[in-house]
Amino acid sequence: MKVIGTDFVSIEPYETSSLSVGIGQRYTVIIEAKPDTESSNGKYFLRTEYNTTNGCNQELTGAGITTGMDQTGIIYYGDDSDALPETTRHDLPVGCADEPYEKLKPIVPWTVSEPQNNVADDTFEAGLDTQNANKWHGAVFRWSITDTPLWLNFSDPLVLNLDNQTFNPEYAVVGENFKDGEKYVYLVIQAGNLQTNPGPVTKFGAAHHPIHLHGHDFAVIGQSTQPWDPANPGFKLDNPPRRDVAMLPATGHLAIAFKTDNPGAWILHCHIAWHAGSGLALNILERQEDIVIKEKEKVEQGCNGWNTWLAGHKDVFDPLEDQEDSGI
Ligand SMILES: [Cu+2]
Repeated sequence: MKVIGTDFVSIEPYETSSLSVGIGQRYTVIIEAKPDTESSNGKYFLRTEYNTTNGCNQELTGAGITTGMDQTGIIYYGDDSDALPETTRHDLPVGCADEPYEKLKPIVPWTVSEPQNNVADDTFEAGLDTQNANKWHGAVFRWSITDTPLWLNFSDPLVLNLDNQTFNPEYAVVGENFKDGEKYVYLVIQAGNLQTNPGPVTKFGAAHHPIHLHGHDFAVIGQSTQPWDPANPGFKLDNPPRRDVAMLPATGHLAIAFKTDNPGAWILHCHIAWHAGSGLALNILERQEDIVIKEKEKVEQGCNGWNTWLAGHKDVFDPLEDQEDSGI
């Protein structure tokens, strides 16, 4: 199998026999399965393994992965017969990590500028807020990335509040009002068990999180199983991997960079649905003054339609009471 793209960013092709795909990630691959190479009858198992019960959760303790949940498809080139493929399973890397960082080389290179922002101000911690258990809308513990888990009023979207200078903390708004669209801002996301965030909320919960940003491809300028060291940031600025979902390692950090060339309200969230629904998300408000909503009346129409539906269905869904779905 040849990998040629990460989240639609073309990369220098590399060969692999397996691919670790995080939730929300996309890879473009070419599979060459000729009858005379590996399988004498022209049939091949295309195996997928749901890597969670042993791989992701127990990677920290070095446990192996489950091998029982494979053989989900057959690629078939040969004569018509009921014979099963003769191919066997490859050994896979253990765990939830992204593909090796150094293998993901975009064909069209980016050189990342020095940051426009103060990176220390944009260093976040993705974890469980146990300190404020029971405070947030009745949930016991909630995932978050700012000091407040994201909780939106679906009837009052951020894009209809662009004249605001302050925002409800539950909207988890992070302003990036840098006008130079050729330069980058950096965001550093630390794992939640590191206790490195000097903010008011202490977080816990070592877990891998596939972090997704709307509105941009981002450069992955750092991705490590070690905590981020501001004194020794170690960012890769010369053509780093580029995509729109990247894994935050459970014990380490993820650092991403994007140009402020697309004014908008862009959510950044974990792509594990219940983590996002719980609140592991923030709203990047990029160049607030420059955001143009061309057809605001259509946004308002959507809100009105939603409100009408909601008024008649409070018995089945009331997002102000119970927000299992983040609305993302
Ligand atoms: Cu998550």
